[in-house]
Amino acid sequence: MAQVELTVPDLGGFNDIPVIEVLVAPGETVAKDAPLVTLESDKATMEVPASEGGVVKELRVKIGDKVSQGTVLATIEAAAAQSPTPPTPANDAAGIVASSAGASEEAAAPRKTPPPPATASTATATTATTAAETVVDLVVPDIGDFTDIPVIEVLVAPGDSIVKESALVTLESDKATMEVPASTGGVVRDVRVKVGDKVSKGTVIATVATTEAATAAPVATPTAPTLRQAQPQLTTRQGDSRDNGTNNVTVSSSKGANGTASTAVAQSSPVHASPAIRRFARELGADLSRVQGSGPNGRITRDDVQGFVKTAIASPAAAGGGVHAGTTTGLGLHLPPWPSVDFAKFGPVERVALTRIQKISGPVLARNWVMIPHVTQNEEADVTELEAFRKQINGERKDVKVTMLAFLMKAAVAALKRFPQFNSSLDGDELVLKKYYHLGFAADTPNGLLVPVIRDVDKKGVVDIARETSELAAKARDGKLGPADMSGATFTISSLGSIGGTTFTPIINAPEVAILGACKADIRPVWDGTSFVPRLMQPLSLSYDHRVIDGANAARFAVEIKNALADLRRTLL
Ligand code: CAO
Repeated sequence: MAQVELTVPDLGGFNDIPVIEVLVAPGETVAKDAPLVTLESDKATMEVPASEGGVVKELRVKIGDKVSQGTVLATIEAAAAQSPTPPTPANDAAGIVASSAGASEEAAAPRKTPPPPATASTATATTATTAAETVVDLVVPDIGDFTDIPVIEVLVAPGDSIVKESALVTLESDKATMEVPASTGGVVRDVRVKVGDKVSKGTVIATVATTEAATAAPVATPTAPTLRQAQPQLTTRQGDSRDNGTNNVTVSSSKGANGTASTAVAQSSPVHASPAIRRFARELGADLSRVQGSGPNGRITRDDVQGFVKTAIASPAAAGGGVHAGTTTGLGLHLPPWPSVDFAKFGPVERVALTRIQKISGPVLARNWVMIPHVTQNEEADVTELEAFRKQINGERKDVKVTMLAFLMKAAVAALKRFPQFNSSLDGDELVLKKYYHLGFAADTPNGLLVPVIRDVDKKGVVDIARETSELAAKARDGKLGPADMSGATFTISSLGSIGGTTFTPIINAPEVAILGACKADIRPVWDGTSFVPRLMQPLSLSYDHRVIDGANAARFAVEIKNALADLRRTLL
């Protein structure tokens, strides 16, 4: 078997192009034409395919290396016995699979993969609307031998003001991803293609009303058309906000960990990813428009896709339905828009601003509700004896008022110790089981809901817990809680016992996995086997994350609490 060096072919004048992805590893068998690495200049992203198939023996480049024509990428033991044909500039250039062709500095005459050098979409003036304004067809320019290339993104909408070179659509073949920029600026009148349409040279993508002299001529001269890569566009779009007529399309930017701007794309925005990553995302069913790129200029890396998929699997709603099985998008929250109602039409109204706490807690509650599959297990505990004991303590101690909450905390800790998964957090495909018992409790304040935390409840007595809850509740009402007072909880109790109710569904305080709700204890007739007797019954509502806890364990956990409340000696066990 021949040992063959796989080298970078003629890149059409490009030199020192960084390797952004290495797509093979030693020991792997690669087929002829399988991509070896992805290169990315500031003008184009391109894959270099193997000129020979075989088993990879050695990799000679790594991410970040800069390569030029002739750089050895890898050695392989060639499957075929014959030695490789020395690359010629012509067939080498043809072997490059450009993600998008650079402008006029495009690689030399591609064989059949990358689009040839091109300028913007060909403009053809069709209708003169006024002396100064002309409606121009923006068409797909010459894209080499490519025909019937699917549109994967439509980047403009009727009414958009675009400038010359604005990206109109992204096309993606199995070999290349490319944006078609506008050959002329103006106001988009009509978009003639949609995602999934297949286009070829000459297909009209959109029409624009333009006053630009260059394109106002009755028939625009098709200049050497070019396609432009998608990637550099992304950075120039950051902060853009466009209205596509139905949805606001917003591209926002944020700083990634590496300090470079990364892009969070709401909808229909160009995705900065190489063909290999696009393929990879497709294989995994990941919607790249929802993946945040951590690479330079927000480029999406393999790790980004993997991280996105991991998160989506752990918490489907985190990905906003961005990962789907097969062709369905079952996890997508394709919700109708929020109703917009002119309430004043129906009667007098008053508008009151949400408090700061409401503004913060609202989205958090909504996230938790949407992302966590909640189930609520209801139970009733006989607290007749406990209530007598509570009254006795309160009669003895004047320094503190012991309420049911402190007992609920002790009972909860006893159950948490027996069922450790209730004292955990979900982290990807692992559960983090906490060996400490810090319990949060919901506190109703004039400005909204807060959740102070009592630390090490397992190590504290009921009186100390009661003292601390009342101190923290007072601090909460006075707006004096600091972040330290509200962090580190492993489980939360929401007590509405002072108010009323029978059952409710408390919302889990993520990243916790369960929350215990308590309504008002009330005297109920309870059958003791021979007769109904009046007993003080404490309603309990346990919401749990069904990804972590199954129903049987939830029922056991609730029964454990009920038993502990019925006989607090159990908490000593
Ligand atoms: N059954 C019957 N009575 C109860 C009770 C229960 N489960 N829990 C408390 N009570 C009684 C107390 O014994 C007390 O009675 P007295 O005034 O006769 O002594 C009265 O209700 C008031 O109690 P409290 O409110 O002073 O004390 P607490 O420890 O029960 O509650 C706190 C403290 C901070 C939890 C509470 O004030 C609060 O804010 N609750 C609302 C929590 C909330 O909003 N939850 C919903 C969040 S959304 O999930």
